[in-house]
Amino acid sequence: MVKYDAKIVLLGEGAVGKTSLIHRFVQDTFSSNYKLTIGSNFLLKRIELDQTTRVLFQIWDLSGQQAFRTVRAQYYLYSRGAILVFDLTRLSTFQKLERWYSELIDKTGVIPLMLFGNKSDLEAQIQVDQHHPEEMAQRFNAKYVKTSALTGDGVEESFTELAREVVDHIKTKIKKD
Ligand code: G3D
Ligand code: MG
Repeated sequence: MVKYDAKIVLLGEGAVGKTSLIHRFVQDTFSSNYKLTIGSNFLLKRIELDQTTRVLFQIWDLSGQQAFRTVRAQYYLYSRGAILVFDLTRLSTFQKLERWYSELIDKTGVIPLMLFGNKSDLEAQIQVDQHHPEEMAQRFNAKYVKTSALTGDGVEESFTELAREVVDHIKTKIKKD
């Protein structure tokens, strides 16, 4: 068994569903009662990629501290992968992605990225599709997926995909060094 430890971060505007996505993935639940965002800084989740590869994800959630740029620098430090999240029903959260992306890359360099368009269950309210989220993802060199923390749609497979890419990225880095 080869084991990897990797910190990953979720980023994006307030109320896009970062905390809900983490809870869905780690505990497979959805509730609107953990608003205060995880008291400690991260949750752990073990992912079995195949019979010989296991990843322990340390998943960091941005909380109210996110207002402070200096705190965000710490947050990004040593991240092996990241998930940029926007809310499919609020265009403004999509338009601010660029800013989140630059800030992250500035601190971490190139790392595997996913772009989550969250709240896909609110079909009638979706505003972002005609603004080409796939193209935004391409520019970020990220994979785009629609997710719903409410129904679980897209969540587990996308975190797992990130785990796979993080492992590949770590392996290529080791080879180069
Ligand atoms: P944040 O951590 O990015 O700030 P939260 O976002 O996870 O706190 O979620 C913000 C609000 O969106 C919450 O609603 C939460 O229940 C809701 N939400 C998160 N993900 C989804 C989703 O996939 N579908 C739907 N329909 N709602 C979602 P409230 O009303 O509790 O503030
Ligand atoms: Mg939160």
